[in-house]
Amino acid sequence: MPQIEPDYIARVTEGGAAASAYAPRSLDALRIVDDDLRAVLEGRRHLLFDGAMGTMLQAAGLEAGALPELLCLTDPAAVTAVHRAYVEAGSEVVTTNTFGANRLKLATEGAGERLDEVFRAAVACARAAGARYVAADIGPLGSLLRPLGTMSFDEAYSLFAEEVRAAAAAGADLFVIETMTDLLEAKAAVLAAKENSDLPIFATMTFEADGRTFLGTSPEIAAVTLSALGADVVGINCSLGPAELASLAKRMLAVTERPIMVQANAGLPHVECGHTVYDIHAPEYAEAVTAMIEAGVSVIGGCCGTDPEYIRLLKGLIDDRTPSVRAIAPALTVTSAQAIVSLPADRHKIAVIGERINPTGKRLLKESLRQGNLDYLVSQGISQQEQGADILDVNVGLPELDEAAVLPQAVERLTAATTLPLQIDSTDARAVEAAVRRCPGVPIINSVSGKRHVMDEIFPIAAHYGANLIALALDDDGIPETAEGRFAVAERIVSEAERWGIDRSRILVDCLVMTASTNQEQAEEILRAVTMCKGRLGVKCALGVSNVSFGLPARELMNATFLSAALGAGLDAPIMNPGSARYMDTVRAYRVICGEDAGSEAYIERFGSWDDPYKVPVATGAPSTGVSSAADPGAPGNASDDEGDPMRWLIISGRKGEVAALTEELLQSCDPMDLINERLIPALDEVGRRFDSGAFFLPQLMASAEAARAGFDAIKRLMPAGDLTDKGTIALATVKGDIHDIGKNIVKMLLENYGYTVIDLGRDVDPQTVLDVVRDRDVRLVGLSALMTTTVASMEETIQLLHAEAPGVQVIVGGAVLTPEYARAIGADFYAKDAAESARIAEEVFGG
Ligand code: B1M
Repeated sequence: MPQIEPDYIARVTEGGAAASAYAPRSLDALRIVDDDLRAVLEGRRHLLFDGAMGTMLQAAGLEAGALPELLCLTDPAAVTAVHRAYVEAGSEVVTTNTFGANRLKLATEGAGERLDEVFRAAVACARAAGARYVAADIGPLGSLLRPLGTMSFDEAYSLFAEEVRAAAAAGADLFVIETMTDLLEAKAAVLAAKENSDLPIFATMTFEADGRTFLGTSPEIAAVTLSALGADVVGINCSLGPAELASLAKRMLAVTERPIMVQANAGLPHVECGHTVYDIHAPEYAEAVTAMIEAGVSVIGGCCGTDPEYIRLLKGLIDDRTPSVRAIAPALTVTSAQAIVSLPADRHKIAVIGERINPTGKRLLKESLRQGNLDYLVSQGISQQEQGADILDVNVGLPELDEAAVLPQAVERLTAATTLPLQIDSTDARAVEAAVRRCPGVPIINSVSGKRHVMDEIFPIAAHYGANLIALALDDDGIPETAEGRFAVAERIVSEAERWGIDRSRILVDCLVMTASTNQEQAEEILRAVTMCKGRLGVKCALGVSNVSFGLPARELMNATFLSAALGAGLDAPIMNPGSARYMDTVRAYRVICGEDAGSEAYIERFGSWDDPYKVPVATGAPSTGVSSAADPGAPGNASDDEGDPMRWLIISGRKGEVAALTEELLQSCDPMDLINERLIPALDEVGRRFDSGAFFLPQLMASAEAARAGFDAIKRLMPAGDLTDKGTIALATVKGDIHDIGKNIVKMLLENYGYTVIDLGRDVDPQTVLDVVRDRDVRLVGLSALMTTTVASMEETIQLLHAEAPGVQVIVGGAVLTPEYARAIGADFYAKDAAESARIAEEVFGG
């Protein structure tokens, strides 16, 4: 097996992973303590974990707020007692008490340097309890990763790597990475485990009631991605009760061959007589787990609220039973943190790969990349998603650019603004690896070819990260002229890839489109090559369709015709401009023909209620020009209705720099409040609608909020100063539990402009803090903002406290979730539907 140059990975990671990272991962390369554990990893045997640790320790009197991991040092007997209870109940695996034992969390208790010691003590507690297998527990770091938070992928990786090394040195038998909600953080943890040890990895994520993690990852995405990265067992923990998790587990079982693990909560917690109790008792829990085992789940255990009694019943379920055999249909599957595109081996399905993020021939993209500005690139990603692309090709190749630095940044920005899986496109292997490593999900690498040095560089990366590959049908002798020649190169690439453990189902062969104007005889050869590769090699095929028309007039017609022919020949993934309605409509029509669009539903939805744009007008007999065709097939498309108002489009696409600039420009001729009410707020409303409908997830919501904030900030900077006399003091706050403050900040800006002194208490403000300020600063008017149905209760609580403790103070409430009736019902003195209304109310209070 080829080995990678030792310091290769160190060059692309700040932390510098181990050289052995590139050894292809198979069970034979792992340190597996015995044959029973091997049988579990091969899906031939069940395995029983333990149940909750935290709730057991709390029940044993652990002080709330103390870091439970430190008990391994301060009270090992208490920890061992919990482990022993589980061993006696039948747990084969004991999970160490190290869920939060990372350097950051330990540092909050002044124990940042004691990580090795904590893991040593934790493993010792598990061994002392007589555990058959000791699983080193690794939980989330407790900080959000970029782009949502501030922690970089490499920092997260380093923190996990410290835990992994400490656990391995302490003698753990396996890792259980659990309760992950961010796929990128889970990726950092799995890579840290795989690159810094040779122990088996069990990895689970935590889902909400809507079947996605807090950051929008579905069970299928989690299962496919964690499996591709090299986790040996994947699954679900915590989240919900076992009945709810059963359906999510079945979705995982359908997409990965890896053993599936489930550790559910004992239902939902509630407080009874001062104690937290869970609503699903052991027998009911075991019954729900039985259904999971029957479906194929082979590794079980418990999470919050479970105790040894639950484990005892689970043991009875797996004794004398072997897991059911599963067969997963092979497919080429590409994921982002929030979307999955799957091309099954046995069916023709089409995935459109958007080609617009590539500076070749695109002046604006080139210029913006040279200026270090990625906003334009992001906007290209968003428009292609709206136009119907399924995957985004990302290429930032310019000679003067450090691709290894810029490509991962482009990936980070795109994953914040769009939900599509990515295709990492570069000829620089360092850049490919840097981007693939930091890309949440399983991308495609574009590309490998039959050239020896390219295969030597790219196969190890694809194998290590579980990425899919585009294989160009060319080698050191160039592009073969015949279909047979291209097929022969493709066949060689596929067999070399399989030596690296890269299954052919993960490969898309690109038979390379030549220009029909100069190589006319090749056009049909390419189509023949597609059919040959698909039929004989069992791979999928991609083609950069628009190359066919260079040098010819009416390029869109030529491209669309070639696209139809190529789809007919078996093309699975056209790399094309989704901004051309003609190309996209060709794909839509072909999806009916190949059966992908069952019942022609999508086709009818698109064309059913339209005037048929392709209809030949009968009256004149003249052929219809019909389709809105872009003169330049490379020009961005117009499928998006957001382009009517550039401000709306810029906010939706999260382009803060441009929002600020446009706001400044508009302020020359526009009233600031009109700008807020007619442009900025409606754009945010659209963002909210998309979030509500599931088209946007949290990263996109945040990017848009940031962009809108840049507009509000510009208005604040440029708004003429109002009457400077102090008309009175008003305290403003967004209520406890709510972090939305854009609206409150507008209200503040306007009130200050009207001459009031505003004490801004910020967001997520405790009722008592509001009361303290009212008393200390002799405030007569308070403005409270709440945007969520769930935080109206805190608003009510704040009003009640103020009315009880500070008689005379009056309260205005506002926020999208409120109505005048609701405001009255919760005891507010005034309701303001917008900022202007709040100024009028202030005039009434202070003027009167
Ligand atoms: Co979130 N969010 N958000 N969000 N967010 C909403 C509110 C939501 C309606 C989106 C949706 O699902 N359609 C939804 C709430 C659903 C509900 O409960 N009914 C929601 C959710 C669910 C969430 C999270 C829970 C998402 C998650 O994490 N899963 C999370 C909440 C975290 C928390 O608070 N604990 C969350 C997070 C965020 C961001 C951080 C990403 C960001 C906020 C950034 C920030 O504020 N710094 C954000 C945003 C931007 C929105 C939307 C898209 C826009 C809100 C906004 O700024 N509107 C929003 C959807 C929507 O409302 N269309 C949504 C513009 C603003 C000017 O309007 O605040 O109403 P508004 O203020 C107006 C008036 O109401 C009035 O004057 C203002 C100016 O005219 N007014 C007052 C407001 N306060 C006043 C006080 C007064 C007087 C007048 O006193 C004097």
